[in-house]
Amino acid sequence: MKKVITYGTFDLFHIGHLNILKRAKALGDYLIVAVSSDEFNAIKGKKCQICDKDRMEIVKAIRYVDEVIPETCWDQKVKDIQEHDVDVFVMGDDWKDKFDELKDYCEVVYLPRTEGVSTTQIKDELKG
Ligand code: C2G
Repeated sequence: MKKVITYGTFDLFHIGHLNILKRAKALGDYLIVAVSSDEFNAIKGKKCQICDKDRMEIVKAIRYVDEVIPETCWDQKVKDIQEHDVDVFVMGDDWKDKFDELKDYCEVVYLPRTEGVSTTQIKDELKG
């Protein structure tokens, strides 16, 4: 079984999130998604509209997702890859080259982001 992992906040879930999960799953048979905790997002400097518990539940309900785990720090990825026996690490290409050190542990794939949509843009538009 080919296992894929990806990481993210997935706040205000939108088509860009769905596209990356769909394409990540297409690279294997089993997709694990590590969803950033509220505390970790504070470290990332991101304020979430939706709490981590609800973001995890929403992501878990996506048909392409097989397992959801919490992301609580930047450096858990190697442990996750080893513990979950992951074959492919996937991120959107806004992260291109940022995780190349993981190539020692698994395949690293950066997929093109979905243009024209982002959580920040949605929040700004709602603010008017
Ligand atoms: N994404 C995308 N297209 C968009 C918006 C997001 O493909 N229009 C992708 C991002 O590239 C990322 C995933 O969707 O791979 C989740 O995006 P975010 O929730 O913004 O994740 P981020 O806050 O960047 O957290 O350790 C890694 C971090 O947890 C990534």
